[in-house]
Order: sequence, then structure tokens, then C-alpha cells
Amino acid sequence: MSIVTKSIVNADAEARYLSPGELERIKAFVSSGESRLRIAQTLTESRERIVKQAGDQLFQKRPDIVSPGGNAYGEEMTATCLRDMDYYLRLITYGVVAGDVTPIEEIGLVGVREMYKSLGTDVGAVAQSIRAMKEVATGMMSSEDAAEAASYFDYVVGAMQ
Ligand SMILES: CCC1=C(C)/C(=C/C2=NC(=C\c3[nH]c(/C=C4\NC(=O)[C@H](C)[C@H]4CC)c(C)c3CCC(=O)O)/C(CCC(=O)O)=C2C)NC1=O
Repeated sequence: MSIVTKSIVNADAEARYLSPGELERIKAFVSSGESRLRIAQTLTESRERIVKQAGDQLFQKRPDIVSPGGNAYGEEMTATCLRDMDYYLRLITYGVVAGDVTPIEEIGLVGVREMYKSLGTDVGAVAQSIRAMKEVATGMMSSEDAAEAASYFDYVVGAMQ
């Protein structure tokens, strides 16, 4: 839910006008709108390149992952690994557009450590792949947009540590 919808639901539940604090938060959301949409567009248009380059970086740093016995060994498993990276990049675009990490949390982070544990996937390496996507993606942006975008990637990394 965006801050706008959330504020309206909360205010209407108490049959009151939006509070000054709520209006301030909505104002911040609206004024960052152009930047957030530009970031979401860049991530969406460049998603293949971001995932590919970040994946290459991860496998260079952690060759064990794609070696025999590794969790992403073999064409199919490597593709599944890259797919997971693409999932997180997609969720990050949702968060950026909403100006809120709740969609990322609800769709991709609840129970994530347990899930990867049961799959035998090193969640630290997944976090590393998100950091690599952050480096590739923010390198395509102005420093202001990069700072805004970085916070969403950092949020995902933080939840995996
Ligand atoms: C949108 C929300 C969402 C997420 C996040 C998600 C993740 C997810 N990743 C999975 C598997 C997997 N995920 C990976 C990923 C990796 N292995 C590594 O060593 C690397 C560190 C990493 C890539 C960066 C791999 C290799 C598998 C397959 C593991 C297996 O089948 O043994 C699975 C098990 C089912 C499947 O294979 O599809 C799920 C549910 N699914 C979802 O619906």
C-alpha cells in the first residue's frame, strides 16, 4: 500500500482529516516521485544487463557456487539462481515506485532465511548477488538517484544478514 492509501485508510477509520504529519509524509512521497519513477524505469529497462553482470561478478568471486556440488551448479540451477536475482530486482522496483519497502518485505523477505536454508542455498551469497546488482544498477544513475535506489537494495541485503 502506498503512503497515500495507507494515510487515507487510517484517517477514515477515525473519521478525521489527514494530520499535518501525514500530509508532510505525502508531500515527501510526491516530491520524490519523479526520481523514484526514473529509477524504476532504469532498473526495468536494464534488468537483463543488471542481472547478467551481477551474476558474472558473483560467480567470479564465488566459483564454488557454480562448481560441482555447488547450489547453482549446472545450467538449470544457474538459471534458477539468476531468476532469483531477477525476482529481487523486480521487487525492488515495486518498493521504489511505492516509496515503501513493505511490498519487498511481504513478497520476498518473510521467511527468506529459512527458505534458503532448506534449499541448501547460502543466503549470504544471495545477499552478495543483491549487492552486486546494486553496484551495477547505481552505476547507471545520477548520484542522487543512486543514493535513493541504494537504500532499497541495502534493505534487502540487511534482511538476509
Ligand atoms: C518472488 C518471491 C520468490 C523468491 C525470492 C523465490 C525463491 C526461490 N528460489 C528457489 C530455488 C533456488 N534458488 C537458487 C539461488 C541461488 N543459489 C545460489 O547458490 C546462489 C547464491 C543463488 C543465486 C544468487 C537456486 C540455485 C535454487 C534451486 C535450488 C534447488 O532446486 O536445489 C526456490 C525453490 C523453488 C524453485 O526452484 O523455484 C524458491 C521458492 N521464489 C519466489 O516466488
